[in-house]
Amino acid sequence: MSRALKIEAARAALEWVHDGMKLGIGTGSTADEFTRLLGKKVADGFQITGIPTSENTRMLCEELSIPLSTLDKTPRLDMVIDGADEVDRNLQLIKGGGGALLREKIVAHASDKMVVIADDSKQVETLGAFPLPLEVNPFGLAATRLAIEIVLANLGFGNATLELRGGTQNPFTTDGGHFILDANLGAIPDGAMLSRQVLDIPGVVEHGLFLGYATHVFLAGADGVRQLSRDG
Ligand code: A5P
Repeated sequence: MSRALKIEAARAALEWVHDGMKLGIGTGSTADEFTRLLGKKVADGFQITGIPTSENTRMLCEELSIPLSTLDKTPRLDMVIDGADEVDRNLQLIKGGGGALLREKIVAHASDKMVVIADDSKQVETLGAFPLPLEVNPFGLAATRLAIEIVLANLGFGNATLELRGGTQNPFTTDGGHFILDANLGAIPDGAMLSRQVLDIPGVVEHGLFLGYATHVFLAGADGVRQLSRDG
């Protein structure tokens, strides 16, 4: 995805941000473009309260002097703007390529609207070509991994493979101190069923399927920015 397209999608979303909003601020390279544009507006006197979805985003916001709060002080937000790894026609998403899925989902759940910004290469017919991130507690990793493999096999993902992000020597650690198993599934025909079954495993903290969260999507492509909305 070219940087120019990320900026176009970010610019479209910025138009939806109003003075005084309590705003969730996403994670990833597209969300970073949004944050930089927001930083310029704030420098010009625009007032928002930002709730970052990761430590990386928090640091970028601080560099840009964007006023921040936390969900503890500000538990209900007007909107969150965030990127995605895949988007389908029903505005279901895979997120977590950057590893921030847990905080991203907590912030999205606390927001009245979730606006996704992406280039149109992220739009897919069926979710699942992008490896699904599964955030897991490091305790009992092998047992959790085995339980996930059994669930996946029972759901018909016979060829699925799980990869510990970062590798066993130096696993990637999330802001919450967890590991990520990336599940190569190929296609996910029933995300709701998969969601229920993996979340039933005690060691699974969260997964990167965002079902029923996104209310609007801005997709930037060669012909401009297209808007998709859940209400049509
Ligand atoms: C971060 O954990 C992710 O959910 C990102 O929002 C997602 O990976 C999109 O990132 P890019 O905008 O860098 O493609």
